Amino acid sequence: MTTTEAAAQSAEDLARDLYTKMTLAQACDERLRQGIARGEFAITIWPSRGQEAIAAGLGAALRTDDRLVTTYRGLHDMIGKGVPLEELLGEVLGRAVGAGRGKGGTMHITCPEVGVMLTTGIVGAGVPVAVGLALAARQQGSDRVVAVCFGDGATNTGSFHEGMNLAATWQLPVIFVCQNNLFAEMTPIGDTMHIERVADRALAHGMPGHRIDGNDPEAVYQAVSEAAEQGRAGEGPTFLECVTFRFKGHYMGDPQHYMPPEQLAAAEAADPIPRYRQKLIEAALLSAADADEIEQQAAAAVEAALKEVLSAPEPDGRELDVDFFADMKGIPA
Ligand SMILES: Cc1ncc(C[n+]2csc(CCOP(=O)(O)OP(=O)(O)O)c2C)c(N)n1
Ligand SMILES: [Mg+2]
Repeated sequence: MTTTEAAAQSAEDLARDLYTKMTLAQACDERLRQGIARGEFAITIWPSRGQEAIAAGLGAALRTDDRLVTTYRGLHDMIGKGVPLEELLGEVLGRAVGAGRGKGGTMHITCPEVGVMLTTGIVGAGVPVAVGLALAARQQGSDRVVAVCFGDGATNTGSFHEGMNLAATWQLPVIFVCQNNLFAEMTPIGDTMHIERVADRALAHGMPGHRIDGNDPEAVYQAVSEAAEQGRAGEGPTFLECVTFRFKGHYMGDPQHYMPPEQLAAAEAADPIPRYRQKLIEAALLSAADADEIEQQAAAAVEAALKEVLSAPEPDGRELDVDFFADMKGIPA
């Protein structure tokens, strides 16, 4: 194989991986919303529809042993990072096959096997935890990096700034991934901060801050790859503002009265998933038939995992007092 052929081959593999992750995240989010609406299961989710390109680019750029910290709106991030569907849906639906044996639910998913260390519902709280995970990586002599996802609203919290400051001061390998969907619950971004670019907040902490198109998975992949390279080389953290949009309201069932209809319509018209599909077909990196097949496989995989999960038991009552304390076996007192 010539060098040019190898590069073309890897561009094709990357395109397929990114598109697969995006369609899987979409299928998962849509199927969960459908099941809730139909009364098939009684849970709540914070939909990630519209933000899939960030999770795909991020997940594709990270190694499996790199760590991820995310939020309640992180189901797409889990898929990008490679959490098995059954463990993901099992946790969301509170079944014993879930990543946390069904005890945590959507807001508390961890899956250390693929590096997902924390999901939190406390806005901004993941940031200092990610900084601690990066300090641990350094102390253990590992070159893994830690990515932390949060929203635009989270950048107004004290814990965000404290974490940014410490990561920059100690030059830790953290990638701060702000998924700027332009709203925090029901409040538009312009009502909560007096700056145009969230990325400028990085300057105050002495770290590089880049504003990128969060609806372009390749742009996210590129930016995260560079940030990871920098982190692994001991050259410190990076802040990425990935500009995107939240299509489905803050929580499942949110009537979105506060959202200007024309703003939502414009965002939906620029949906990152059909946009990327079109781009790949035009670049001959994927045929329309391949793209159709990837979409069908995503829907089928979600359906199959859901079937397994819905027939799995709920957690045993005895699980109530398990997992409170670390297993200290082998760790000297
Ligand atoms: C410390 C804290 N304050 C307030 C809340 C209530 N709350 C839940 S989500 C949210 C908005 C967060 O917006 P953003 O960070 O932009 O994330 P998004 O939901 O848009 O992904 C708020 C204020 C909370 N969960 N935690
Ligand atoms: Mg937001």
